[in-house]
Amino acid sequence: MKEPARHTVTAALPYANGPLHIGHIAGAYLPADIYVRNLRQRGKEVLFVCGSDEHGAAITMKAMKEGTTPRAIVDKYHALMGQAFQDFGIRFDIYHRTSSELHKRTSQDFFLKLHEQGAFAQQEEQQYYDVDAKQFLADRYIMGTCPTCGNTDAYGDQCEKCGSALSPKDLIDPRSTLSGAKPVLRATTHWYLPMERSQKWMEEWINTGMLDGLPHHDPKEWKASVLGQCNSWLKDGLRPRAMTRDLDWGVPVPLPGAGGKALYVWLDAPIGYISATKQWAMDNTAEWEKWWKSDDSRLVHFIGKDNIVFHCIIFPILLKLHGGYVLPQNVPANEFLNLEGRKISTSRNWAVWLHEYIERWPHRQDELRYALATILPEQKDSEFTWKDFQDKNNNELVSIIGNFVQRVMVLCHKFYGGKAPEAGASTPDDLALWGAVHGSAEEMTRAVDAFRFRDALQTAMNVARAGNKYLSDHEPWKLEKTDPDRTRAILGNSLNVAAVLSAVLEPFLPFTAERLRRMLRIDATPWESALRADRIQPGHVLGQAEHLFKPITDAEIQPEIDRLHANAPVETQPPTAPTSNPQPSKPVITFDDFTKLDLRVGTITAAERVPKADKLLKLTVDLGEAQPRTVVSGIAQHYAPEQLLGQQVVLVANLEPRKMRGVESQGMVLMAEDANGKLVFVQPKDVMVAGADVR
Ligand code: B3M
Ligand code: ZN
Repeated sequence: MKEPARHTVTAALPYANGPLHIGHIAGAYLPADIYVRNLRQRGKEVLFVCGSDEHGAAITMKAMKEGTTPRAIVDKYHALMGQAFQDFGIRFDIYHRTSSELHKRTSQDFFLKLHEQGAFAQQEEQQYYDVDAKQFLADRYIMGTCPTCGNTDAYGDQCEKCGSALSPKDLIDPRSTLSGAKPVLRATTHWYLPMERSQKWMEEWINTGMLDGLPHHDPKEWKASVLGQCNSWLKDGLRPRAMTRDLDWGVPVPLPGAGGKALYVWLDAPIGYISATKQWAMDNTAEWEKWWKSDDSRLVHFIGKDNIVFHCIIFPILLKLHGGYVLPQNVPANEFLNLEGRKISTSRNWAVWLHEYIERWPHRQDELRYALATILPEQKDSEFTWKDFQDKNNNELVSIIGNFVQRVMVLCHKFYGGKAPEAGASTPDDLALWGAVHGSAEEMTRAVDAFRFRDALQTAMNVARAGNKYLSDHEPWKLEKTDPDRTRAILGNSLNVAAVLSAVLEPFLPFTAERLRRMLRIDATPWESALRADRIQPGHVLGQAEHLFKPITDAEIQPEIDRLHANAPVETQPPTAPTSNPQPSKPVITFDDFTKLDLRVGTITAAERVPKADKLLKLTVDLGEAQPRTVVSGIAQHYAPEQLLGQQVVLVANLEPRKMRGVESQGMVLMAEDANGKLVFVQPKDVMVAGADVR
């Protein structure tokens, strides 16, 4: 696939029916923002659009609950959400809204064009109707028992328990959400999209990436979970789906005789990306069409997994039928984020709300962005806990980034009066440092391009880790007395590593990156020049040293946990952790089978990366034998080599030796996966003698 000329990046339009919480951010907005920021650093042309989804039952039902109008609801939450995105540094080019006049015209024109082409089938049908409320009941206006899982609170469009897509007639024992009454059937007319007509090209497009006989995208780059959901729809067979509703809130159906009918919210909402682009173009006297209609534009939708079919099947069908539009090149949908062992729930108030966080933790946006970026639910559901937030702050932000920058800045002030020293001639150690720094920066861009943002953040952190190791290895604070020339070189290099750090952190921690640039008195600069080893020249005057991060104490964290429990009604929902993504059990083995394993305690005495293998580390493990073992372990994305020295491990010592990337591995280290998918060591609680048996 050739390099696109520009990137059109969208993030799901959140319903304007409530404030934003950390689940929204981890699902779509933070990954999208990281992606866009890094593309921009690399000089790519990007447009990042989003806006509030202000139509649909989500809005009208909220208005009913609060005893107000839909208009009042969307005005309130559109403002609140826009502010929260702003506060957390999610930098859309435009945050638009679907209740705007421009959006109404854009979606009506879109609908009319399809209508004129005969893309819809107009059909009279019997639908559920609430006699008391005088309203037809579609989507969330009707509830009942899910035919798939038996959940008694399934909605007319979806069962939130098992995720099945439903239509009202699938529900067992349906009831009106408005009155609780048993609905009656009544005739009404709607416009249906006969999706079955698209079955064939859609199957080909999803599974081979071919579109009209030409390569369009590489399906191998799509997440397996996204392909899986699409294929499960395709396997069931695409069916006609109504594109209109009997509602007075929404975009009116622009046809004679369609009074009281509005476009289905999932028809108008994705068109919201297009109307947002038009508005942005008008505001900036720019052109909108190239972002949507030019083959060399790469369209990427960031969404949560509950929006997959709408972005991967329904919207692409609409775009293709309309003609002239590009189709998405990728839809990197995330799974869900849980909170303290439970599903995030707006109605149960089990959430961390962004507008509240910012009040209680002012100027600490990056701390939350960081904690969330390390646990993005990229492959499976993950979990936020306040304890983990505290640990990540204290053990990573303070200890790795803060510590490195602080040491460099303080020493430069102390020894050189705040002026950058001469870097001096390079030694092999210096070259190794820059090799590690540049290797990490390159790996980071590869991970970003592959939508692996957790990995990308780890590689960015490896720049700070390399800097810390370089300082600890050379101890410039001592060396100054005996070798001031070499000390200057070491601190000159370290300052330049700090400058690189400000660049690699920018997509993840934009506020910190900016503070770091201020400290170093440098400007943001394009990627290549930001990575130079001689960006900060001798004599360059530095700003004052300040702490980038503060440790968080238990006394600050506990109130957050208490608040959560105090605000949430008594919980009946079972905890998520033990049941989420259980591994299937393996077959029973005999005791004899078990005793064949030779499990031994050992200590890691050396660790290094395996060249050209992102995941592998080569470990030297001392088992108290004459020769230490060499073990190749797939933990490079979880640990930096220098973190591992002295780590006690349990080793399978009699595993048949196996060559990986040319290195013979003589055993296997036991690891377990924590709630966030990080691999942690299975290790004895106390320090054991080398070679101790594990039984
Ligand atoms: N508002 C659903 C949601 O917030 C919907 C997304 C629209 S994206 C075009 O989950
Ligand atoms: Zn269900």
